[in-house]
Amino acid sequence: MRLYYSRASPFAAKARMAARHCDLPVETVPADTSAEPADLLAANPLGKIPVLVLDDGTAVYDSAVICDYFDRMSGNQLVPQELGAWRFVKTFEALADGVGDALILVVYEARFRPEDKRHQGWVDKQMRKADRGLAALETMLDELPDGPTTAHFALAALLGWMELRFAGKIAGERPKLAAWLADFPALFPAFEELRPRA
Ligand SMILES: N[C@@H](CCC(=O)N[C@@H](CS)C(=O)NCC(=O)O)C(=O)O
Repeated sequence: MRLYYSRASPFAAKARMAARHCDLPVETVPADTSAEPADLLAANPLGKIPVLVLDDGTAVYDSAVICDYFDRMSGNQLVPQELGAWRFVKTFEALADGVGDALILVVYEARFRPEDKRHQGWVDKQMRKADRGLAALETMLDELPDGPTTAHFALAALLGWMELRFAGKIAGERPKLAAWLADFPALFPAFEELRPRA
């Protein structure tokens, strides 16, 4: 299996951590989404990473589906199967991913739009989504099951990426999330290797 990724991508980091946890053989292929390379577009028409390409050439995306695929391949090593625990973990993962989606739009607004075309009201709306999401994730922390689950990997990937792109925000505003991230390598030592990097 091949996984298209970039070093900085939080969603790719989540998928890579999940593969490592399940001990699945995944070859990583760097992809520059800005260049819209033909092999990436052939695998995912959306041109986004991560994309998993199976040995028979079929593609799996997005990161939540890739993690679910790994979960099924590994005999459910990533998501608890009891209904209530499954709901919690998958919803937690969706919330962490959703915060990442909102913040990536904020980053892209500054990266890809000329200054005179930026819309501060729209950026502020994305930041409000992110802030509400982070507040909710903080209140949900105590309910996380023993892990790591996809919820753990989604949160660790998000917070690790925020340390790159929104430096100081978590440490300054969300002390429980900051403490959780500081403890995460003790639960999953490969985080230091796989965390999002500039
Ligand atoms: N919901 C998707 C989000 C993926 C995503 O936004 N990836 C970013 C990189 S972190 C990307 O590929 N951006 C390029 C683009 O949007 O064209 C997932 O969970 O995989």
